[in-house]
Amino acid sequence: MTQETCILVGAPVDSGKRRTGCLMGPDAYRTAGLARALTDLGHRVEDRGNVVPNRNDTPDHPKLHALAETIGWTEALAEASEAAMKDGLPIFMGGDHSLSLGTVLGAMRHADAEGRPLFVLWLDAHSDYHTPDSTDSGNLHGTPLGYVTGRPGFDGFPAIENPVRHDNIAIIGLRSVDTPERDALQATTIQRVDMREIDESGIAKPLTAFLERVEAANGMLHVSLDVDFLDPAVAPAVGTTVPGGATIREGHLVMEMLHDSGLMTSLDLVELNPFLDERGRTAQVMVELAASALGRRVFDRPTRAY
Ligand code: 4U7
Ligand code: MN
Ligand code: MN
Ligand code: MN
Repeated sequence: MTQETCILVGAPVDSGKRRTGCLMGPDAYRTAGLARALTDLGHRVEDRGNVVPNRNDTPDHPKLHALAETIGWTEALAEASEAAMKDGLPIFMGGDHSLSLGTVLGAMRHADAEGRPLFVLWLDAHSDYHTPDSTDSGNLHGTPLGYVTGRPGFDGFPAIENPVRHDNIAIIGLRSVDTPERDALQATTIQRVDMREIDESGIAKPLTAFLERVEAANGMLHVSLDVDFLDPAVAPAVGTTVPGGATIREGHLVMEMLHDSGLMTSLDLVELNPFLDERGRTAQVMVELAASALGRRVFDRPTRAY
């Protein structure tokens, strides 16, 4: 197995929605033994501590919650992400999903510098494809895919120079998409895999199809794992629970296939709210999923060629 340098980056972002608690996420992952799980697999692990948001004087917005703070996080995390990608495989310990405005932006800059296309795998109940104009809730954790694909309305945020192409994105696990998001998504070539498709054909099939495209393009692959991708019965520590989510095995299969592909170049662990957890079990599940993505398995299998 290839030894990776895993760079743990704490992103205690809590500004992307109104219910607080995600700021405790990085320490929950540390407590649940993320670093140890990765060193046990033979990887080098460096914990860079927690990122701090940039200060800025953006005025309060009538609709958008904590706009200035989220802009500050986006700037700081884009820098941290770009820097970490030069040194290894970053694992961003969130933090709510608004942190991905920054982490994906950093990955985009890094991929541009390498002359390689960036692909994004979004594992989530939601499509997070809102813009500041289309969101009803005003919660920016519902907007990162809108931002990185270059949708308009993100005034005050760093400009997106080279957006992630729709063809390079897959969203898997969908079961809660707002009408304006659905209308906008349907006009794109973003690969959308909802829970019904997973029920009918399994999760491996659409994931394989996506990974084959990443491989063929020599792409870099950013993976963003939202806790609510999983069913709340197995991962209760999240503010936006939606019943009917992925099972533990579906989650692990995705992570195992990502590892076998050798394609993942950065990973977000987002939306864990330890305040809502039950004796740390959601944090533990997320650590185990990360370990699967970095090569943990019970029995050896031949690696699949993508
Ligand atoms: B998450 C929502 F209205 N779409 O915009 C919104 F349903 O990062 C939810 O995926 C967004 O958890 C969920 O507020 C964002 C809502
Ligand atoms: Mn999300
Ligand atoms: Mn979600
Ligand atoms: Mn959520």
